[in-house]
Amino acid sequence: MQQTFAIIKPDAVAKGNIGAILSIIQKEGFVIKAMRMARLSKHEAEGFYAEHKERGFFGSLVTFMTEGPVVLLALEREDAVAHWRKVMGATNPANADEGTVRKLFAESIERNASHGSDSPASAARELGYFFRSYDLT
Ligand code: 3AN
Repeated sequence: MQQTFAIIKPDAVAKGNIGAILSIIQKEGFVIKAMRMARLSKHEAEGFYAEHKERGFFGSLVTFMTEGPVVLLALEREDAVAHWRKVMGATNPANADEGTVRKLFAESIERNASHGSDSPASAARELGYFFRSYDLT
């Protein structure tokens, strides 16, 4: 069993897509180990995306991620990191496969409905950033 970290981003929350995305998550066999709705502060969003600090889109990404509430999720299943990336689809919804979360719900490469950790090491960091370890056991 492996855990990964997911976010239902502000665009998807605002459009009423929380339920549809949770439904996909559960149909794909993930167990929701922890879940919390939150409005990220600028400080939290900057820390979360610290690896993208030098990218041209960083300021815009932080503004977007703080514009409204998000849903933070700890997901568990076999091969969770890679499987959630597959279910989300490509970063740019124009390149995402049919039936993926981003194909169904994303507006653009930035407003792309969901986040998923890109490796087990990122998952550990990101889960620890938002959840207490006791909630993940
Ligand atoms: P992913 O979320 O697929 O792992 P990353 O880690 O490259 O993609 O990017 C993190 C987030 O930054 C994306 N989810 C998206 O919201 C935003 N982003 C990525 N590339 C761009 C871009 N070229 N222009 C604007 N926003 C971007």
